[in-house]
Amino acid sequence: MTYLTKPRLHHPTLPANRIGYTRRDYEGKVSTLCAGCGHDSISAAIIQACWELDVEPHRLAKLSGIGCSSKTPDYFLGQSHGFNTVHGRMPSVLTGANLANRDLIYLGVSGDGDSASIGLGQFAHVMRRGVNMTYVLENNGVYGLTKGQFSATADAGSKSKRGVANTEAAVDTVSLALLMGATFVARSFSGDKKQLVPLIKAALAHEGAAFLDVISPCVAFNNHPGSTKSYDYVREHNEAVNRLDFWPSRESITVDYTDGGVIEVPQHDGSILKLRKLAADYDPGDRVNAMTHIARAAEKGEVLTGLLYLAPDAEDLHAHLNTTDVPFNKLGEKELCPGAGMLERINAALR
Ligand SMILES: Cc1ncc(C[n+]2csc(CCOP(=O)(O)OP(=O)(O)O)c2C)c(N)n1
Ligand code: SF4
Ligand SMILES: [Mg+2]
Repeated sequence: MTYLTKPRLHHPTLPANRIGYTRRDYEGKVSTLCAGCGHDSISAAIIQACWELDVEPHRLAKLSGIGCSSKTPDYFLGQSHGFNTVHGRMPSVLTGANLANRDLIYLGVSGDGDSASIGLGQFAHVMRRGVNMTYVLENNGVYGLTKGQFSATADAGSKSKRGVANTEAAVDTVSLALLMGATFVARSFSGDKKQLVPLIKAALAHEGAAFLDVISPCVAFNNHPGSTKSYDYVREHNEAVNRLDFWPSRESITVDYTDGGVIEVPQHDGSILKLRKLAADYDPGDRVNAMTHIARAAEKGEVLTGLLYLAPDAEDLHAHLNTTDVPFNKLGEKELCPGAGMLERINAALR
């Protein structure tokens, strides 16, 4: 048996959300990952975020690649749609699904090996196309599933468990996402649920490509002194630029810059992000400023976390392509096949 089904026992006093579900309704199978793996904390944060957001499980599609991280969609949202794709290919399969049915909420889960090596091209293109999705990269600096080889996100100088130093430059996934045009870019830590849950909620509500890099220590192969992706290292070097609160709101919204460094940012769906500024000179609306801050922090060995960039005018791939509001998978033959006469006219126009 490769998985364990959770017993369906609900405590009668478990709180329910607005649509009547308890947190248990957002769980999946029992995790088979190593005890203490950061990825399990991210699954717990996804469950919490979806419960708090009142997501209807059948309206969410979770897709992943290959790796310990990519196994995790089996451990949450057991009543949602799921597709465990091939190594590094989650973005293209998700893009196809999103184009066919724009009505679902798309959550892509990947690892640093899956996204920064074999899937680097796919990652870059799904960001620049603005596919409406939340891309969660569970970043541990190693290929956990294949026994701990350095991945492309391992910092130069970082040491393996056997003491060998990585000599290659790291791919910085948040910088790359910014460069490729992602409209929501954040970094967090699996050990910081208070920061991570609101970031996941905000990313799910964002219309466009939302990228969330989560440092997620691998306790089996990359949690020793000398690693820059260990629990201790990230706790000691975590520099949060802001803290986020998220309100799903159905009321009318106005932008309000209140005192004390709190910024309110309305979203397309009517929800509000409340950003508490921690770094006075950090403006999450300025892409170039974000890239400079990330590069400076990396030079000092700091892990910059929080909402790093949010485009005020975000749009998704469907807006770029001017597709119909009705999802393609709901259109009938009449709409999808305009007939021989129309084909003739199109061909004539191109001659
Ligand atoms: C085409 C292909 N090449 C290589 C592999 C072997 N492989 C499986 S998982 C993996 C890397 C996983 O690393 P990451 O995405 O960081 O996930 P983690 O296990 O660290 O969470 C590799 C190289 C594969 N499954 N398929
Ligand atoms: S090998 Fe590492 S990444 Fe995989 S489950 Fe164990 S701790 Fe997590
Ligand atoms: Mg990894």
